[in-house]
Amino acid sequence: MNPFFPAVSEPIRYGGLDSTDPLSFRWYDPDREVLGRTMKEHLRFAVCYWHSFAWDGSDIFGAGTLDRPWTTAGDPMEGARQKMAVAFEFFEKLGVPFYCFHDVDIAPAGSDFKQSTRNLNEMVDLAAEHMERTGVGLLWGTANLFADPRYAAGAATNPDPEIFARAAAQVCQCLDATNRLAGENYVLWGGREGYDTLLNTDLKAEGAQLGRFLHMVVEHKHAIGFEGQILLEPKPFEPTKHQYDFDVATVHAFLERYDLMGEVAVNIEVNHATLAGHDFAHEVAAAFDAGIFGSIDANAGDDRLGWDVDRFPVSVEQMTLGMYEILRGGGFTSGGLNFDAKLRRQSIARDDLFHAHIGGMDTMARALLAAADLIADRTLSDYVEGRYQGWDHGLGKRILDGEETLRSLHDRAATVDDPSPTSGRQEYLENVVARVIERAS
Ligand code: XUL
Ligand code: CO
Repeated sequence: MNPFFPAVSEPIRYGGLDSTDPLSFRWYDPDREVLGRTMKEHLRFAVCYWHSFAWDGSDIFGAGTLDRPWTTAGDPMEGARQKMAVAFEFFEKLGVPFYCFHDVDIAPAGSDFKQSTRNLNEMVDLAAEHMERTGVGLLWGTANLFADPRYAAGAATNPDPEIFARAAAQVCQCLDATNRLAGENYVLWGGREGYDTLLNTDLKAEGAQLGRFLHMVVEHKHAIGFEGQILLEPKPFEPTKHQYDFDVATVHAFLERYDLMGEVAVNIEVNHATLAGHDFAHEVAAAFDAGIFGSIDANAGDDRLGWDVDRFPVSVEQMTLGMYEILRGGGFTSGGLNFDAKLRRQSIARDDLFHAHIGGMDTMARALLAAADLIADRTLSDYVEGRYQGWDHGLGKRILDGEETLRSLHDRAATVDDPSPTSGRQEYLENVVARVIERAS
């Protein structure tokens, strides 16, 4: 097959800040060591199949704009093979270690379950060959349980057990496929697991169904010996008004309630974090605090658009603060940075996909360097440590150890001076971050 990206004849290389070649990395230098690991090992980049190869640029107002000839190929399996060849051409030329897919991104749904199964198995065989040939690994697989009309009222949380059963069959198959391709994780994003109105919804029943579904996934993982992590991806709304997996804290409570802690972690998406009203860094910190940090969908929202726009990440400051929390938590184990990001609809030149990913990878690499410098600088950590040092001894320790009561503190208040607050120093600390970002190189 002729190359789909003839304008990019060579793999993208690190060119440094002096490079004038727009098709080179300015910051992402895969073999450079940062805090004892290479950039490649820290960042564990993945390209997503859905936005980059399965989406043709259509939106709710209009038809596709992007040049994706396989979406209109006569035979859907022929289209899927062509799409896969192009996807691997792209992964190889970009030099990413991983990719991610939904079952229906790589294999067209058939007329019935049996046909879909045959299609998936055939495409998984082909993916295995491409992976072997290129050395590109699978960061995670996932089943699309939201596009087909049968899932309009949910998959695991559907009022109809037949639909739950169909979703379970699909996940069984997709988890098997992910296992066969040595996927490092398996993700569940509950696209339709939520509701629009309580007038037709039994909240309690749907929660219990979701809990049981997740247990079935975990049981199957162990039954087949899948070694990756099972990850839930929080999102506050869209497509439903109330998504059950709202944010990290909500997922944490759900995992505790249904006894899934230790078995399931989270895949945090930046744009989902901001839709939930959180900073990206907050969601990362909350996940490490709960012991459920897994992986990241790296992208960006738009400050003035309240929906999921999945832009490529461009804000070094936002990503530095997120990477800082990731490094403080110990970094990725099986997770990585998946670009769940898409081109703007007008970016119709074939090499736009390269520019998008190069920019995203450079943003994340620069954020990694700045985050590592923030750790080495210690101003933030020393400040926070100092701010809480009162809890290590004396009154603070007695309170935490249960040696004080409301009454004892009441009686004590009458014997000591009223405490006076100290500065939270936010602006000073923001300046520290700005200075470290400025200098990181
Ligand atoms: C949707 C989203 C999905 C998941 C995988 O908002 O983020 O692409 O990442 O199903
Ligand atoms: Co995502």
